[in-house]
Amino acid sequence: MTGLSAVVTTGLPMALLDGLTAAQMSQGGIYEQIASNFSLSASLWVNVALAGLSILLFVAMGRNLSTGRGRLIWVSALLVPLVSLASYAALISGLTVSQITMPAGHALAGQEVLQPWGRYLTWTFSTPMILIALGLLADADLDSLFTAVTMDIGMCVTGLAAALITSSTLLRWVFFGISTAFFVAVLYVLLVQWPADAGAAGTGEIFTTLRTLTVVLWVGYPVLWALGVEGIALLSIAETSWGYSTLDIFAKYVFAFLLLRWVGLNEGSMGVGDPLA
Ligand code: RET
Repeated sequence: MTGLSAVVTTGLPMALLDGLTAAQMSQGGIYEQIASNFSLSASLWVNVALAGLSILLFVAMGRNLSTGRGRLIWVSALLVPLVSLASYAALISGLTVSQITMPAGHALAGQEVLQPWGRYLTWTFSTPMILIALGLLADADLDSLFTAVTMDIGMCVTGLAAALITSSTLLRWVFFGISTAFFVAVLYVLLVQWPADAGAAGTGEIFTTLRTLTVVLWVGYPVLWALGVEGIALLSIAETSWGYSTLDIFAKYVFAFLLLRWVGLNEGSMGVGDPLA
């Protein structure tokens, strides 16, 4: 097909068609590459299995909740493994993994590396659910909930940019810094604002446990980013992936399990008022 007839028959210029074909092929190639790396593949499949089990368990744990606040926490917690299942399935398929060439100045400069950017994309949906669940538990004000969620989304989107920039190593770190600044705002809400709210709402003890679990694990993500392939590349692709997968297991499934178990046992003492009033 000539460039002109390609435009006439499909409406798309030939170069764009070639690009689309290459993208299609590379998705299959990336799928093969992931499947043939046992450790990398296992780090993803473990989460598919655990997300599936968590969904079944959480549905059973929440089915008898009756208060507005209890059910809202339940839906938020249930969305975490639901999003995770979709996220890991998309990574395995190669849809949300790209092969990128690292820029000059990076430890792997000039090398093509697999970038599972779908993780950052799906955190944009899953991490707000974790924060909404914690905010509801603490009976937080709508303004601090809004702050935590929007800052968190800012953190994930700029983290996605940091991971995908291939033009400049400096700019990768600039976006890492911007993302960290958003993260500091989230930590401020978790460590300074919500503990007082939770104390007043009578959920202080469980809030402290879950907040501590969250803060400690969440700090692990930027550390891993910095040490992994995206940052100074001390860790291999499979090691980086195992790092994120392990953090995910505790930050998502264990967190949501502990939360739902507590809500199931203590729903009556949580208050039944409008959760976001
Ligand atoms: C990035 C890199 C840029 C700097 C910072 C990061 C923080 C990520 C965090 C992710 C938490 C993810 C969770 C997912 C569960 O579904 C983007 C790694 C600060 C805190 C809990």
